Amino acid sequence: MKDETTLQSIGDSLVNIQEDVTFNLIETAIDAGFSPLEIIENGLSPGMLAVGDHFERGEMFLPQVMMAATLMGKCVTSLNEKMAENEASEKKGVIVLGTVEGDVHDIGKNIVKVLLNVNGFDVHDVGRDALLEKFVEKAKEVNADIIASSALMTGTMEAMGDLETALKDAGIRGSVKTIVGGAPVTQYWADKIGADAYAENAGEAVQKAVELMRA
Ligand code: B12
Repeated sequence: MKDETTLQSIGDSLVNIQEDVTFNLIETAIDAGFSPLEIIENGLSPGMLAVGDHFERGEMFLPQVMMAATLMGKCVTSLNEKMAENEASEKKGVIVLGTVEGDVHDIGKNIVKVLLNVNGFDVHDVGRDALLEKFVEKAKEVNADIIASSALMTGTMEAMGDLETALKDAGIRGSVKTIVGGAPVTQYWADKIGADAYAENAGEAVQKAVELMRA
């Protein structure tokens, strides 16, 4: 039976960095019928945000945040493998995805990648702290339909605007669509820099990417 408290416990075990407990609870949740996405969005992600709150209040320190982030990454990788089994065979479009220059946050980006992949997009990940040129070169190389960029810090969001300029300078802005996301990013910001779309979370990112392919 699906018991929501299992998801809550997954989040709590992430906050407490109890790796074995987290993995056991994930197995319990899968056996109970929760999908990998439900576990990520409603168990692990709220846990990671709670880690952020503890950090802001001085109740957790950077090394602990890093350990929680590493554990979250391992969980997402393992759940990704489970989702990959159901991967759509027909490709919906080609996406270049990365976290912008100066920003090493990639947990959210990796979740977005997993969801785009399982929903039929061919995703080329340029990683984190990725130079603008890397986005542009990869987009040319793979003939990208969409460029998706992530930023988790107010300071690094600026690079998303620079990416728009770099794509224009490279002469490919007309042939690719752009989508932006990450905690501090908003629709207002997307409009301001001239991006084609914004999504608040990974599920919405897929929805917007599908819409961009139709536009
Ligand atoms: C984990 C974490 C870290 C980890 C990152 C590990 C990793 N591999 O990612 C570590 C410990 C390394 C880290 C380092 C730092 N961090 Co930090 N970190 C966080 C924390 C706690 C959680 C972020 C996270 O993973 N959230 C969970 C994921 C699932 O959510 P998400 O990323 O928002 O992604 C979702 C959506 O936004 C969206 N999305 C994300 N990307 C994209 C992309 C597209 C295209 C789309 C459509 C959607 C989309 O979908 C995702 C899934 O639903 C946040 C706190 C917070 N409240 O955000 C601080 C936070 C982001 N960090 C912060 C800071 C300041 C730093 C450091 C400078 C700390 C320091 N003093 O050294 C360094 C940065 C170094 C650098 N140059 O980048 C600040 C940023 C403040 C600001 N507004 O500028 C925050 C907000 C904490 C704070 N309140 O101070 N950090």
